[in-house]
This record gives sequence, structure tokens and C-alpha cells, in this order.
Amino acid sequence: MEYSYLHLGEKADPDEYVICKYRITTNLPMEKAAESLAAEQSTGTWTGISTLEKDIFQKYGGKVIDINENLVEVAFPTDDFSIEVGGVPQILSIIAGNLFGLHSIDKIRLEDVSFPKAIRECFPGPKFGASGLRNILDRPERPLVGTIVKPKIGLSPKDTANYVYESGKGGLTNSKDDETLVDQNFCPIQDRTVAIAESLDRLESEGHKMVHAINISTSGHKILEIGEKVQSWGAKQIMVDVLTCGFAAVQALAEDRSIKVPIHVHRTMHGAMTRDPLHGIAMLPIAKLCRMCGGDALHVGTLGIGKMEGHRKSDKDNIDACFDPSVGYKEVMPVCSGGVYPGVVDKIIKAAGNNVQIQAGGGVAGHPGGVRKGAMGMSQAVDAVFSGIDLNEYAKTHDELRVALKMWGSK
Ligand code: RUB
Repeated sequence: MEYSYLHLGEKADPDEYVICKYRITTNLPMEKAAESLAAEQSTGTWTGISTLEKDIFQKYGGKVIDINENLVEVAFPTDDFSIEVGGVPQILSIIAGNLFGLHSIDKIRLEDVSFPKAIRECFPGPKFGASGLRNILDRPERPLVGTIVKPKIGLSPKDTANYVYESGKGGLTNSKDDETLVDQNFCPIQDRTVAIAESLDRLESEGHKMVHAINISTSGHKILEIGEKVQSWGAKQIMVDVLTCGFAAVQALAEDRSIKVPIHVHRTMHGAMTRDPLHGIAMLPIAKLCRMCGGDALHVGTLGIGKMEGHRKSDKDNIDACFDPSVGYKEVMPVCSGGVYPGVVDKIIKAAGNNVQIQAGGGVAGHPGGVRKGAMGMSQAVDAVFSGIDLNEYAKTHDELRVALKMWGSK
């Protein structure tokens, strides 16, 4: 017997269902495509099956509750999910699994998802979040301003620590390893962490608080051990590449009581999922999952301003997901990064607000005056915008900003 997965017009209680929004491109009638998706991801397959009893279908079948042109909403019953054992990997196998490969659907993109309270409560959310980071840095209001140590590979531990120190002297609150650096021979993670901790301690003794995120992205069976080790070597923040390591890696670190430093979440590889507007996974569901799993700071894009593909509206949606009060977790610090320089800081803050971490790699290390002056240029840009002063006006009395504006202009 075949059942219909179409429940158009019915309301699905957001506390009973995981509700997903998909953008579908197909030659099939949209209702048929939506039904095959809901079936494939819940109780069905490509044909009717003798083993599908009515009560199984009713309890566990996905429901297509809305179709608006190419946007389709599917509600999956909470009982389809196995959170304690299964976690995000099992969630993703339902909401973002086989459906991408269905022959009958040309393209499909997961645009959004909402989770019932019963599922949200199984996840830790951020330990520190945006406010925890601000407390550590003693920076209650101004945007956080950071750098990515450049070149992304090649510097020794001593050079890296020196870069961090110079950035702090220039006023930056944050710095971080780049995503491709972990423990290469030219910059072993232990030596780097120890050397950077010395720089950060020195800065603090000179009156400036700063954190640096050490990239601990590694294999699943090693990440907790490396996290604990870098912490014992003096790391004040750790960084995880969430898509290459997996959401479960972020969750494992957030739930590990011995990890007592914030987690900076990088999203390298996301473009493979997010870039095609018709296929893949939008950043919004990724941001929601990162927050659930316990990321304290998350790369969200530069609102269409920097070097990476992104858009003002969708990047702002990612930022809003970092703060959405309805989910019951601490807020995540959104990180705007990638091709940023002082001349675009005003546009970023205007679009993102002050509760944001703005960071620049090339936009600091590329300053003709060196890293300290590059950091000063970025800090001055943030100070100017925070104080409501036009960048060019502020630059008249701030030389480092003036040089940066002359070098890279603004947008
Ligand atoms: C920054 C950089 C980062 C991007 C990643 O360097 O390359 O890895 O932030 O992009 P630079 P996203 O400042 O020199 O461009 O933040 O969009 O994930």
C-alpha cells in the first residue's frame, strides 16, 4: 500500500518536528519531488513496500507541509532522530543526506532548519559565547578586532609569537592560526602555543588583553587529547575547522569539562556546500548546528564585502542565528573575515552591528609599516566607526589608518 507524504496546509508543531526548508529544482511536479524527498529521508523508498505498516508511516513519515514555488517545507517527527547516540551525524543523514543524490531532483538546497526543544536540550551550546569572550577580553561594547597570522604557513613559532605580540601592541583583541596550519615541522604546535602564550602574557602584563586561537583540527580520536594538551601549554582559545573535523568534534570539545577555553569555529570547505544558490547546504543551518554543538565564535561571512563569496542578506541571517534568543543557548560571536581591511570596517559594522569580531590577515600584515602599524590601522578603523566618526576624518589624525586607506582604499 502506498501512502501520501503530502500534508499541505497542515501546521507542524515546531516542538514535535524538525522542520526543514528546501529549495528544489526539478522537472517533476513540485509535489511529487517533495514527496519523494520526504519519503526517502523517512519511511519510504522509490516504490511501495510491504513492510511499511500504517502506524509506522503515521508515526515516522516525513510530512510535506508547504510548497511555495520552489521552496518546500518538510517536517520530520522528533522520533525519527536518535540524539543521544547519533547526534549531529544522524541528524544530517536525515535532513541533508541521500536527498542530494536523488536522480529525480536536479538540484536541492537545504536553506533552513528548526529543531524542537527536546532535541536542542541534548546539545550544550556555547560554554562562553559572545559575552564570555568579551569578559575574557574586558571589552564590553566595541567590536572585537583580530588578525589571522599570515603567511598562513611557513612562519616559525618565534615569528608567529612575535606577530601576535605586535598585533596586540597595535590594539588587536584576537588573533588566530589559519586553517591550514596545525603541527607542521616548521611550526610545531607545542612550541607555537608556548611561544604565543608568552606573547599574550607579556601583553597582559603591559595592560592589554588578547586571545589567540590555536588550530587543533585533527582526527576524531585525537581532538580531545590535542585540545587538552594545547590548553596545558597555555592556549587561551582553540580553533576547529568544523566541516573538515565534523560538528561532533566541536560538540566533544564543548562538552569536555576539562576544556576551559573558548572554541573558535572556522568553516573552511563550506563553499562546496554553500556556494551554489540552488544546491547544497546554506550557511544558516550550518550556523545553527555550530551554535548547538558549542562553538563560541563562528565565521559567518563578510556580508558580501570581503574576498569570499557571500551576500549581505544571507550573511546577516547567519549573524541573526548567532543571537536568536529563542533557542536557549548563549550567543555566538559572529566572525567577519576574509579579504577585510580598514577601509571596509565601516560597511561591515553598519551591516553587522557592534557585536561582531572583525578580522584581517592581509589587511594587517600587508600594511607598509608592518604588523604593528597594520593592527593599529584596523583598530583605529573600528574605534572610528564605533565612535560614529567617518574613516577619512579619523585618518586625518591617525597615521596608520591614513596609510591603510591610501593603500587599499575603501568600498
Ligand atoms: C583570512 C582568510 C580566512 C577566511 C575564511 O585571510 O583567508 O581563512 O576568513 O573565510 P585574509 P570565511 O584576511 O588575508 O583574507 O571567514 O568566509 O570562512
